[in-house]
Amino acid sequence: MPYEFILTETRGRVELITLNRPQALNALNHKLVSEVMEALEAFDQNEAVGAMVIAGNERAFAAGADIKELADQNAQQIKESDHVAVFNRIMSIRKPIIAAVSGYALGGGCELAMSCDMIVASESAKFGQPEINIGVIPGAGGTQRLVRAVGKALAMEMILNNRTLSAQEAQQFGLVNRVVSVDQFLNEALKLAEEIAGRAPVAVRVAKKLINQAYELSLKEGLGEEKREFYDLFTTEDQKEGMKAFVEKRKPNWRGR
Ligand code: CO8
Repeated sequence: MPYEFILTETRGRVELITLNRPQALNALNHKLVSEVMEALEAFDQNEAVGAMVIAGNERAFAAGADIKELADQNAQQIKESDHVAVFNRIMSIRKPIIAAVSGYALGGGCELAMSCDMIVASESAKFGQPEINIGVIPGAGGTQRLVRAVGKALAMEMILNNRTLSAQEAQQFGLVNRVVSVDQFLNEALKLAEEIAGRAPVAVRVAKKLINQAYELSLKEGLGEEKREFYDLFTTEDQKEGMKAFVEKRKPNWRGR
């Protein structure tokens, strides 16, 4: 399917989505975000796909929402166009998504990265929520996900006072999974995605769902959900195959059911 602002590429069981507005530092206009969501939803439905990677380029993952697109909107227009609703469609994707971040991940760019399940960063990555500089606040999850990722004190500083995090700081505070060199960040993200895509697909999807639910449920409810899903996995062929393969000292052959 031809897209205007993203590129897609199949790498084995991994689909790579590259944000492709380099001249605007991948600023997230409405069409770009819609294309990302459309691609993710299509890959989520495709059995041949085990995981997705969203990447920018070396200079920018994304420098935020497209300020030029938003600048002249009034309150009614912004509500009607509802950019955030499009953005939030990412929450219904069942397969793992890895963000490959180099350079700027600012505003909506940082929020997009945080909406993914894991982040692989290059040494040049910079994470920030600079919306305060233009008289607004994060609108696509920044005030909520950042607190959960790095804690209240640092989130306050980042959102109220435009503190940016280097890649090393982002790793230290638990925002990113790993930091590698600029020339390796994409390969590293693809490698991680390929490894996960090679694992038992139903178990991966269930685990992703439960981990994300941990933010929303009480511990008691979450443990109840986990127990139910754990028992349910014993209805799958993959549970039989995985345990049999262990006993027979061979590699499992996952069926995804
Ligand atoms: N929107 C539109 N255009 C942008 C953006 C942006 N966010 N960021 C950069 N650009 C454009 C610049 O206008 C410039 O275009 P042109 O060449 O036509 O003038 C080009 O990209 C290159 O940028 P710079 O010349 O500014 O490059 P520098 O290296 O000097 O500076 C910075 C890089 C520091 C990243 C700088 O561009 C900057 O501060 N950008 C804005 C960052 C920002 O404020 N982001 C937050 C935006 S608001 C937001 O994200 C709210 C999210 C709410 C919900 C999201 C729903 C999708």
